[in-house]
Amino acid sequence: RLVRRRITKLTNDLKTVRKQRSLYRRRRRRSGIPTVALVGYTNAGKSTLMRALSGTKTYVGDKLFATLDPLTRRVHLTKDRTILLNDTVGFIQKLPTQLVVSFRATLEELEEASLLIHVVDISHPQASTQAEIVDDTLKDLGLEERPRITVLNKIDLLTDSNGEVINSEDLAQELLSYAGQPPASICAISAETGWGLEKLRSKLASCL
Ligand SMILES: Nc1nc2c(ncn2[C@@H]2O[C@H](COP(=O)(O)OP(=O)(O)OP(=O)(O)O)[C@@H](O)[C@H]2O)c(=O)[nH]1
Ligand SMILES: [Mg+2]
Repeated sequence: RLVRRRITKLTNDLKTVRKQRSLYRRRRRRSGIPTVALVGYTNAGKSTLMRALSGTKTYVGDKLFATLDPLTRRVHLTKDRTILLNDTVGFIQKLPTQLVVSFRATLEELEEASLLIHVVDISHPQASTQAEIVDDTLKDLGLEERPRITVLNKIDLLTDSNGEVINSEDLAQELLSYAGQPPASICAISAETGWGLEKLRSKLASCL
């Protein structure tokens, strides 16, 4: 019974959050600042990137679905370019039902975004499968035509054949050539160390 009461409370909380957010969205639209949304497989590093770009704290946890509520932060890309950056709940193959409400809020955020940043954990053995799942999900949502930048994250974790960590421009270039996407729409970074973030900022600025 305790559990059921807690679920009811959670559902009500989420309803309040949705109402609040639709208010925020309306206010944002009127502000005229472009909205950019982070999407990607769960644990890819979206919240870490959000924090790195905005310099504020959003919840980061090394567990699945650390983010249950979409969050928005103001991010200054360049001297005269500001965006509103939305963090979203991670995508996975099959969404557990208890997360559907939270996911719906995410979808409403994605509708608003003029640009999507697809964050990929390039250090993950299943990185390409995860990226495909995200691609498919975006297609299902009718968002395949939305302008998009792919960010290959956690580049600091990649090691060479000797197990040495590599973190160089060469590696980034090599990765990008394999990814089969126009270089203008892809970027290698480490959200954790900050490597590559300046390039990402200017790329974002030029896309808007
Ligand atoms: N080494 C390394 N770890 C990273 C990097 N970016 C994120 N992480 C770690 O990856 C884990 C997941 O990061 P989050 O930012 O919470 O991932 P998320 O995509 O927001 O996850 P969900 O909200 O669950 O979808 C955390 O332990 C981060 O510290 C990176 O560039 N390098
Ligand atoms: Mg998160």
